[in-house]
Amino acid sequence: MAFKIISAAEAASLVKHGDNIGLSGFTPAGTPKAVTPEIAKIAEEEHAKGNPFQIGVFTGASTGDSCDGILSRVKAIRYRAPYTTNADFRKAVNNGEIAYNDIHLSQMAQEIRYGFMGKVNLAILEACEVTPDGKVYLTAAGGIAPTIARLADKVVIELNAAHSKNMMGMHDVYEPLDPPYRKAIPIFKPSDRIGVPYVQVDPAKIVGIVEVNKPDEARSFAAPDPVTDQIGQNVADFLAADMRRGIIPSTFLPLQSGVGNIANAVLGALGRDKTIPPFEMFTEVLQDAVVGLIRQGRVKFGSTCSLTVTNECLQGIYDDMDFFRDKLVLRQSEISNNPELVRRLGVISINTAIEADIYGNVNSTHIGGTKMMNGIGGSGDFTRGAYISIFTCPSVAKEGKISAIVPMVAHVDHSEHSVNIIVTEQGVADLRGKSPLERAKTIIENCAHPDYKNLLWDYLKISSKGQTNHCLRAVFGMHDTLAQKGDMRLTQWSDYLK
Ligand code: 0RQ
Repeated sequence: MAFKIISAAEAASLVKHGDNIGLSGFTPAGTPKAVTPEIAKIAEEEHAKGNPFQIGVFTGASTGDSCDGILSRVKAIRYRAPYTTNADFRKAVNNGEIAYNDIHLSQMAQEIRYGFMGKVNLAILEACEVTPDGKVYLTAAGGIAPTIARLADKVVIELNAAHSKNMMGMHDVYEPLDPPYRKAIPIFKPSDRIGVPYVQVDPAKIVGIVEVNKPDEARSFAAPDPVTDQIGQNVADFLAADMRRGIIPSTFLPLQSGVGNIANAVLGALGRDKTIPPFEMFTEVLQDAVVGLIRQGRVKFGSTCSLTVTNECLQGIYDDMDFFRDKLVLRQSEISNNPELVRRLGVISINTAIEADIYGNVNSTHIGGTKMMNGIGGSGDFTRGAYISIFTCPSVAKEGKISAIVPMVAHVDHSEHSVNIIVTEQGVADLRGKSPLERAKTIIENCAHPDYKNLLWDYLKISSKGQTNHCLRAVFGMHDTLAQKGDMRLTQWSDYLK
């Protein structure tokens, strides 16, 4: 069957108020970019006529501005899941305009299958190739593509010439059965392949192909700064020491790391530390630093959901595919982030905290306990099952007005039961094998900024004794002081408690 070539506007006209659309991609990598701006135009026209027009958006993770940005600015999103990083979307969520369901990324595909979020009316997949019998070859990410394509009433393919056909063969597409029929996922090392290299779509559901030539809306990285570099070095030194002690096997273990500059700095430092042998990644996003390490032979293999790299870096991979072909595999988020696999492979997870408390609970999502930043992403998928779970953050934010180490986090994403290691530029707190009070002492001593250390030590002194010492009247005193005075550095607890 030869598919009809349609315009992005024709594809968008299939979407009606109240529909849910599902998108391929994971981060801006592999996310369709042509049809969603046309949906935004329809929303604007309908709103101008006084008609309602809002849709649900199901994705693998964050998208680019052409989805979350454009659609939220024209108030076209009613519901969205999961992770996103877009500033305009964030504003709308925090104004209460969008219902945002911040779920673990590994659960997105199965929660759509289980029917938790309603039906998928239209799936839009970005592809580098599609065959007449409906084999769709994805681009730079696995995301939730096979699930939305199978469940959707209709499928549109954005055939994007900006992605090389060299990508064909890089994906390993495998969709698990639902309980009670699910089987063990037979991956025993990061490089195992268990599926097929394409998404099989029922050709009768493909309503058209939109021809596109648009690169991914990749973000660039900020220049390295001393704090980020120190955090990266602290993580690398800690892991090297754990290997020397025999806690991490001498062959090393697969690593997961999140997005952003800290993740890049950590990987850079690990790559430079030649006491650590060449290692593998079992991760959700693979950034520029890792691609460099693969070229240097420091990373042997990368299993990932997406190539969240700069466009130059992606082009470099496409141009050098003969080299990368046996060193990378792209999986859907439900496999790349699967807790069964994370636990089995002994993945060492490295994710980012907004704040951590003295007992090891971590907030990765909410500023001041109420305002959404981005979302939990895959951090929970990896943290809970990890061989060693690590969280990193600078010890202070906003020129020192905010301490990242607080008596109690204002929102909990990762509980003290799942968090093993906290790393700031000040040092490393190893929480393994410690009681709550022992954890508090090591976090304050090793991770808190000097401006806040005494305040935190004094907090312990005013706390009621128990398994977990707290003073409930003061527990959010630092957050409260920030809200009142714009700075967490309250003078002393007795003044605060007056
Ligand atoms: O504010 O943007 O105004 O400068 O938060 O912080 O330090 O620039 O770091 O960009 O890596 O973001 C946790 C949000 C960190 C991110 C988080 C302010 C700070 C700054 C951003 P500005 P930085 P990053 C991967 C797996 C989700 C969990 C995860 C994230 C802005 O890494 O979303 O790792 N992680 N998932 O000033 C007030 C505090 C603050 C604070 C920082 N305590 N109070 N503001 N900021 N700490 C994702 C995937 O799964 C795809």
